[in-house]
Amino acid sequence: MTYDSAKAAFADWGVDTEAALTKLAGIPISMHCWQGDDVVGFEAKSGSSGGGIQATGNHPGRARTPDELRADLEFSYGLIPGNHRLNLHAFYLDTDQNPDRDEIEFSHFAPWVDWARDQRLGLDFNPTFFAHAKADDNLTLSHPDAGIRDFWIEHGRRSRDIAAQMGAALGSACVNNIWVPDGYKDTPVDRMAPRRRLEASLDAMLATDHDKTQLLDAVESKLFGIGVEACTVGSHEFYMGYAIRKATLLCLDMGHFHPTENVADKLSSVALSVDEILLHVSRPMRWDSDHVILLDDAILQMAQELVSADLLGRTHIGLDFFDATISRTAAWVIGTRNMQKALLRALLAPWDRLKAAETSLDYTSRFVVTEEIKDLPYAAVWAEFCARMDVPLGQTLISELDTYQANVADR
Ligand code: RNT
Ligand code: ZN
Repeated sequence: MTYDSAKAAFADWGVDTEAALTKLAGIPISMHCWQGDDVVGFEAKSGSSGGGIQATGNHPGRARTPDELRADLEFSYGLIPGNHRLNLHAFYLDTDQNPDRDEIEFSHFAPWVDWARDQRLGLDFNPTFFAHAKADDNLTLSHPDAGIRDFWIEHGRRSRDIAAQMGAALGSACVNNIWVPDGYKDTPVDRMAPRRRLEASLDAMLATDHDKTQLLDAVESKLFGIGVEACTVGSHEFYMGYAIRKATLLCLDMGHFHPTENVADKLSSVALSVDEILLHVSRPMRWDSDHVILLDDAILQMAQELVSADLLGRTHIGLDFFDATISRTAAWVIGTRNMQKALLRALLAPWDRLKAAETSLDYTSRFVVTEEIKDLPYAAVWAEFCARMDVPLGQTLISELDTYQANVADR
């Protein structure tokens, strides 16, 4: 089907495809660096990530250096329509020096900033509270030992400084997301003490005010991880309260709730109490497995809520998945494009009509419309978007992904 006939088909439902395409072009997705190297990082002593997160698989082509990672990213962004962001973790520093986590500085990330400027990418950032000897107990900011807490507080402070400098350098606020693995494998007898310690450590880390045009602080809750099954100190309730009290962003990771919870349902509730939201769009399978996102119901519902509740203006869409059994560049490209496809579908829905049906308790109309619009020609609108943004799709996309993967397979 041609774009023009698709445009007419949507117009028949009162939907303006041009408005949807314009809106979609303005939505940046923050693509996470860690899909490219299986969450290993570039520290001298890099090893397994720990902290209850795990990339599994041994597909050839893992990026081993910052240059390889940047090359893979450049290739991937070239196949993703629109202008986007890169979400860096602190242990992806690019320097000949070997600073410990409490010694990192902006200069250790300068090559990333220069490259991002060159590529017209915004940068987001994360302190790294895992994959380190001082995190081996799965306790960092809530550790009973004040010396260990202080080490991690210093890491967190420095990460915020670095993020703010990134935001200033690129003229676009850098979201600095705090996730700590802290928790217990077996049932703790005292859940209050570690939560008080985590709160005090966060307060110390966040004590310095930064310009919001440079730095936006976010906190990420979690339900459980491998090795911390019994209790996660930074639970949803913990961070929901903290984000409200401290006016930080709240990060909702789609793998960080009970498997039957609908994470999309949380957006409108959370948005009543926090100004801005960070998403880690992910696909949990039985646990927080961080599978690459599909164009599935969970993602479609997330996009629908963002559009229906008018939250795009105050939600930062980040991705968080890592699969080492498939081409890492294909994972980035297809996963990110899936998020965009979900947003496009949501932008092409006849919301006024659906909401009017619901408000008048006409659930029959709501039901008929939601089901009938599933047959509308979304693919033709997506193809038009890709053509205008000069990125391939279908067989051409696949052959470009295959060729690149073949070229990196001997790494
Ligand atoms: C872990 C969190 C966290 C990490 C990244 C690497 O469960 O989801 O966001 O995946 O920081
Ligand atoms: Zn996450």
